Amino acid sequence: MYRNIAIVAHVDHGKTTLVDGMLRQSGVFAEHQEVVERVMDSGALERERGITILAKNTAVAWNGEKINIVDTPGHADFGGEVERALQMVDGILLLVDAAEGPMPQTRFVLKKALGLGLRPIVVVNKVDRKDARPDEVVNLTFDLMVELGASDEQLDFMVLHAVAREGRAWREGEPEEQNLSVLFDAILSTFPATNDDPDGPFLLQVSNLDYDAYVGRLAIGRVLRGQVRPGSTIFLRGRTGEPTRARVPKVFTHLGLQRVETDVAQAGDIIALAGLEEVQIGDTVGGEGSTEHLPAPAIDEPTVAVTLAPNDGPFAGRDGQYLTSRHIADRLERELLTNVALKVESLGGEKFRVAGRGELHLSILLEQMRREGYEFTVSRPEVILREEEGVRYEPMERVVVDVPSSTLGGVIEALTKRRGTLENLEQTETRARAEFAVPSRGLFGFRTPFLSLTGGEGLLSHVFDGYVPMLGNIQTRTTGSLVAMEAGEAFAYSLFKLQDRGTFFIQPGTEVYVGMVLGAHIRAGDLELNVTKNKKLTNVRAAGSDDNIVLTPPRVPTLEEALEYIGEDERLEVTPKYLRLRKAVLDPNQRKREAKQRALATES
Ligand SMILES: Nc1nc2c(ncn2[C@@H]2O[C@H](COP(=O)(O)OP(=O)(O)OP(=O)(O)O)[C@@H](O)[C@H]2O)c(=O)[nH]1
Ligand SMILES: [Mg+2]
Repeated sequence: MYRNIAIVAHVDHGKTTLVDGMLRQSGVFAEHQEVVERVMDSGALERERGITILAKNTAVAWNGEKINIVDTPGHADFGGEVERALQMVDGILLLVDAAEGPMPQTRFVLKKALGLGLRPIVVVNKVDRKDARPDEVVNLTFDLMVELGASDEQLDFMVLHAVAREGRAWREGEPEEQNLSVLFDAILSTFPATNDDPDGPFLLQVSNLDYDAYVGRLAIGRVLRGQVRPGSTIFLRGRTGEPTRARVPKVFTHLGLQRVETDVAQAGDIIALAGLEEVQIGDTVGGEGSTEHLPAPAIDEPTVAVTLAPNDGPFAGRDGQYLTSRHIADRLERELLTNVALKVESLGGEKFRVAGRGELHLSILLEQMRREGYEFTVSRPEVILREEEGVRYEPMERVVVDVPSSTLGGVIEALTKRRGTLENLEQTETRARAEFAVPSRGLFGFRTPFLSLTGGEGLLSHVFDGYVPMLGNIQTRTTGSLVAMEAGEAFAYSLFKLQDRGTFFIQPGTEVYVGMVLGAHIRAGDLELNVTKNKKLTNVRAAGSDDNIVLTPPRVPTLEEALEYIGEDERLEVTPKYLRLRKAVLDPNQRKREAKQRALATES
């Protein structure tokens, strides 16, 4: 018998930290084993950014019962991972930050879980925070569930208070505990043991894929019926439903961070099957005598797209290994196997349209690719519009900002300009929390102005919330770029002379090419510059020195910032070592001709 649960919440509410505690206290680690914090965040990008990107399985034993746990990401862009994880489980631990309360992604995951009929245990985490307000947070969570149409049974949820970071949880209204026993007991008593049919032909639907250096592709899913042993014959039914016969050489279950080889896996358990080379997420795996072809679970559609193309700039191939459209196509195809919320379309002429659930969903993939040695260019992210009966619809986001009260006015003004509407406002003397409906378009490039409006003290989160008829023009960037007119090395002397023209993105010593974007112009329209002029200068110093020549430090954009910045006629060149911004058309004369033609076309 098994308990299968998913841990869901808004980003940073403490899911992965709680799993640490559950792993430690259930004794899956050896006594003196050194275990890093947030051990389930095992990907390089996950560790660097301190966020979960992929949903992952683990399992613990408590009082002789096995609890399979899926740790899910809380960032809205990775919602596809959560949707898939929920297919495998019988209940959820809904974590809510004791100070922040329910946030946009709390609503999203809760809506999906309630829709599948899952019951929650609500864990109010971080009650150690000074600004914790657990009672209010429980009320808000209850109201949210009512609003989302929860059944009476779902509304009758148990509430625990927790400090995940210290591995402690206790019942609301009862004395504090020093460990997670209460949580484990609550899981066993709230969620029924799995009662999938142990007899009958084996049946499993593939919810996730993984790779193992020794056994290759692994198909992960819950055993919905029967059992499976190494050596069993199975039938794999993919999209078409045509069965393919195969043998399963190895069967694994989970325990702690390990996959454990087993000689029989039972109905109700979450397992991994080796040896199915062609298997894909959503496929049905059946034993002898099974005939089912289970429908692939629905996943929300992408809302944002970029265009990827081979790097055709003059520096192409200098530090990348994989350069051609064939390389890019193969890599994207491989990504589609596991990244279920992603869509890829060939646009012909070596270009690909890659669509995802948000800018981060896409930028994480781009970052991953450059680390693997790929080079390419990428266009500005565009929202995906829909058309029905001649009417165009655009995606909307539910946005929650938490800002110093004194900065609220500026934030409201900025979001209103971006066609947002204020829907809810809670205010204390020092902080204000406001909820808006804003078109996804309007959020592009908003993070930087938001941080400066709030003096770096604002929190912003958003989640996709349906389509509305197009809301009209939004101007997100009003200024042009500083563009290189000469190729060569950028000299401090030139950058210093030209620094009143805008903000440079490049350091002295950067090699530039004609048509490369060097910075943001202070005014509308592009400005062409020559930064390769030099004069022997020994007294150019960084800002802060008391020399009379002071070079303002450049604002070197990150991948996300660069994607937010680039305009429609610009591209981001991504290579393993460099991020270069450039005009799509490098030649200045051709660029001017094309701009003129565009202007004429819009006039007539
Ligand atoms: N004060 C306090 N901080 C906590 C507690 N639990 C977790 N944190 C902190 O909250 C931050 C986020 O924790 P994570 O466990 O990564 O949160 P998460 O929900 O897994 O985040 P995503 O997977 O990215 O959505 C970390 O800095 C933790 O140390 C707690 O009980 N109290
Ligand atoms: Mg996490």
